[in-house]
Amino acid sequence: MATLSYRTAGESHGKALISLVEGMPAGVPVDSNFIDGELRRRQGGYGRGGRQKIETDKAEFLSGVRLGRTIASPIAMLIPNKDSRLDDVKATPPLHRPRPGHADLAGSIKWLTTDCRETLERASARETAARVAAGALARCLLREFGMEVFGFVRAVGPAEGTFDVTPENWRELLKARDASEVYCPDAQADAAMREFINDQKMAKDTAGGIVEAHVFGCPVGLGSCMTWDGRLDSRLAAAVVGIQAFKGVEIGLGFEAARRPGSKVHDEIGYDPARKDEPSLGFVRGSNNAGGLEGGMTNGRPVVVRGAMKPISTLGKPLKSIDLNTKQPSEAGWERSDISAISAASVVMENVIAFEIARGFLEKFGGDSVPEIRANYENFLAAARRLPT
Ligand code: EPS
Repeated sequence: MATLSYRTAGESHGKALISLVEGMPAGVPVDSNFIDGELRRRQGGYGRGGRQKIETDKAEFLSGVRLGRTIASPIAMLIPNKDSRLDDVKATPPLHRPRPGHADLAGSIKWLTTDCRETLERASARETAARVAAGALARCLLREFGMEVFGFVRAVGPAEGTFDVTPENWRELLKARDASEVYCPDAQADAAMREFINDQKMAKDTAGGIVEAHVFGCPVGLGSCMTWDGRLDSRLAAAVVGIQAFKGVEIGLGFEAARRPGSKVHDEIGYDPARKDEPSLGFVRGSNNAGGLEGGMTNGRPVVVRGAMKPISTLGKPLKSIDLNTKQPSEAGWERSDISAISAASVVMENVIAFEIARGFLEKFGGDSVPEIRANYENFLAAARRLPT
């Protein structure tokens, strides 16, 4: 049985994006409408550029699924690019003036070329469509075991939503998020965020922001404190900072925990026998400052992750740069781009997180098929409830 993993292939203006998922057990019902819905959400949001009017992202399953269910073989998904023109040099001309903040300069030097296009085509955030497809597929597995993920935009520039998210209110917030163009469930913050994005558009500038995701229904004990890369928080952090344009990640209280004394950080432990059938096994916490992770392992509370995305590096009013061919000062190049892709980033983050949770879940309870995993899971829960033995 392979470890759950995924790879992607594809350039922004190549023929297609590919997502290849290995290690998915047999018997997972594949909800194509849900996966395509997540791809559609990734294309949306406030402040996006012209590309999304061209594309209609949908995942075509090339392998690994039969009659709507996974069959344990590698799953290849194809997302075609309508705006495919990579070999047409007139339509995709070389770019010699690297954009500060993009992969252009470092990539051009690394691969010994002065044409930044060689790098930017793969560095482009278009590739995140393939990550969303993999994550949304992983969520089909998570749902079988009662786990749900909810992601949204917390802040854009200085505009920030101040609402709390709980296991009780998140479904209501999800409706509000879906009614918001920015994907922020707080109407007041949504208006302030749109205003900030509009201001950047007028100024030919760009906007970044903070996105947040909560995972509900995780059992205790995913991840491990035994090795640094077995820690679920280390994998979540890698998955988040691995998203194009992400510069920071926080779990639970995050950096704020460093400013407080321990008594104002740690979540006191209680026990409520009436809740012993929940994933937390009846262990209750008055707060969730740990963001559902202690010692790199899930503790039965929702997993809470935030990611910081820098503003898009293609500016309508370009910053100073150097022409790589002449080494003379020049304005950075301009490519069609977004003013802000923060809403899309929230969809990407919630799906890459989902994938890591699914990987941790299969490491603990994995089997070759859903019924086998279910038996393992129920056996563990029963053993945990029998403690002390
Ligand atoms: C993106 C597609 C790209 C960009 C954007 C994200 O399409 P194009 O380059 O054809 O306009 O809009 O990519 C970037 C922000 C970037 O820096 O490359 C997408 O599908 O998300």
